[in-house]
Amino acid sequence: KILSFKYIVLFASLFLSVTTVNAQFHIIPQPVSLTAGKGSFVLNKNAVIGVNKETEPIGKYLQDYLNQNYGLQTTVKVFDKIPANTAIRLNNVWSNAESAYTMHVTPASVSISGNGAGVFYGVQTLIQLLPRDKSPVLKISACTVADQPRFGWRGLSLDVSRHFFTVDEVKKYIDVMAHYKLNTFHWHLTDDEGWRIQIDKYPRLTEVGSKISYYAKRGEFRKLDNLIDDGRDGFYTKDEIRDVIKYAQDRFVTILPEIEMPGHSEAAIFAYPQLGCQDSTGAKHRVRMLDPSEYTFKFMEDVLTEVIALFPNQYIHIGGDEAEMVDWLKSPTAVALMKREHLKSEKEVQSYFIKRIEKFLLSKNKRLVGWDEILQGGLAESATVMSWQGEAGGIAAAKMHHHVVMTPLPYMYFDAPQANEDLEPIGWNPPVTWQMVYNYEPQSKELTNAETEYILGAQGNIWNEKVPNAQHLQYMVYPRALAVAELTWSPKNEKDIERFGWKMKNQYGLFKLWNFNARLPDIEGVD
Ligand code: TNX
Repeated sequence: KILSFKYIVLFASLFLSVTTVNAQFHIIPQPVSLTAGKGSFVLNKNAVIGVNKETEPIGKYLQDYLNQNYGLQTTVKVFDKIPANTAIRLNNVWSNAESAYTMHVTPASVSISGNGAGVFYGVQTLIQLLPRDKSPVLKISACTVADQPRFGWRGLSLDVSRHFFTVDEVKKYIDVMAHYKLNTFHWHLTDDEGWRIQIDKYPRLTEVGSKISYYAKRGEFRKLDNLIDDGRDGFYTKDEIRDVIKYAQDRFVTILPEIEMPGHSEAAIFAYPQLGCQDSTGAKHRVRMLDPSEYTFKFMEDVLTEVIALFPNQYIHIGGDEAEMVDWLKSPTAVALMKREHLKSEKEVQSYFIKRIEKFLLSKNKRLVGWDEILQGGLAESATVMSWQGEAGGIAAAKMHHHVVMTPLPYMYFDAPQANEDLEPIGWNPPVTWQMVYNYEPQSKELTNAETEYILGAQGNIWNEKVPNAQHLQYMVYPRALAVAELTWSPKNEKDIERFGWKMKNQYGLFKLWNFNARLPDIEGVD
């Protein structure tokens, strides 16, 4: 009898602890382990945030956050060893698990430990536990969290070519992704509709190539019929880019710059017509395609040299998607190249093109990333593949022992509407609901365990032909990006769509606090 009573108590307390977890903790992405404690910690005015030298910038970040969002003044103090009675302690401790952290919240204090990004992620978990309004009482439920990410690549892209987004808009985008522990910002800087990055050696890229909609309005460029409106012109100076890189670094976000080639290059060709693919009569027949000439290779190497000097990331994305390769069959340059290099098809010309760029990047200690079309005609030796046309390209690349980032269109495309198309703003492709994103699994069953190791992670993509401003952008990307955050960070066995839906609903107070225009999903009780 005593035994069964014990069991009843045990089950009851288990049940209670599970329900208290549900009642209090709405952390996205779900941590590896989370145990509810007793009581709660109250963060008071003038509380001390104790830091080590290494965690000082993160302490200041938290101080700014508390001040900006709650008007709460705190003090950051640097210690060799942070005294145990300090309200919030951000301890730098050695850990070989990258981005791992532990957090203990007791009624007396909050302690977060880890190294580098780990402490930052602990702070994000803490932020998730703060009230959703400007409530004067910042109460945090006691708990113990031990956490680390499932994947190293937790990405989100932004197309600034089809519509330009200002430095402040880009920063806001990075800021919010960092709140959800996303760590790779893929910056699509060039495309047909605009060149957005200052390149000193080729000033016309921005003087002309960043003003495509201006030229289109004057009838000097083709009508931008792909776009929802006339487009938005602009570009980033190098100082602005450095500023964004620093801002991202402070949030442990790596920036992956993309310079498109050999297709999607109309803006560059408009600025420097010599780059364009010519046919045998000398007429330009497809202004989107680069001619595989020595002029073009020199141009791209010059551009990449300046890009590399700006971005510390080891990866550079060179596009490679949707090249109109048949055009090369009419280009005397390409035909001569095929003869000289014994290339049997236009796909092999593309492969030659990408491999040459890869060699150049490797000579600068950078690694090439490309869309899955770069598999055609032979994959460059060390290339990382972004699989967007479904998963097939990524699976093939992983089987060839190449690194892969999964961004398949049926799940990861945020330019698609997020529900019934009649009720949503116009978008590309069939709808992609947050549930579809959440249920996506990047480690395909078609791969062996060893091949699975080549999947670096996953990424949500947005293309902005039909996204004319920042408010609309935020609406398209969130809440779907929250699903990307959880599926790339949290353990596979923590996947729980019902709990996620409930937690997602709980993020709306935060979006309001941040003045961020996320779409309200169709879940009961959202107002
Ligand atoms: C294909 S996705 C593209 C983009 C377009 C998008 C429209 C990819 C690698 N290329 O340039 O914006 O379709 O959905």
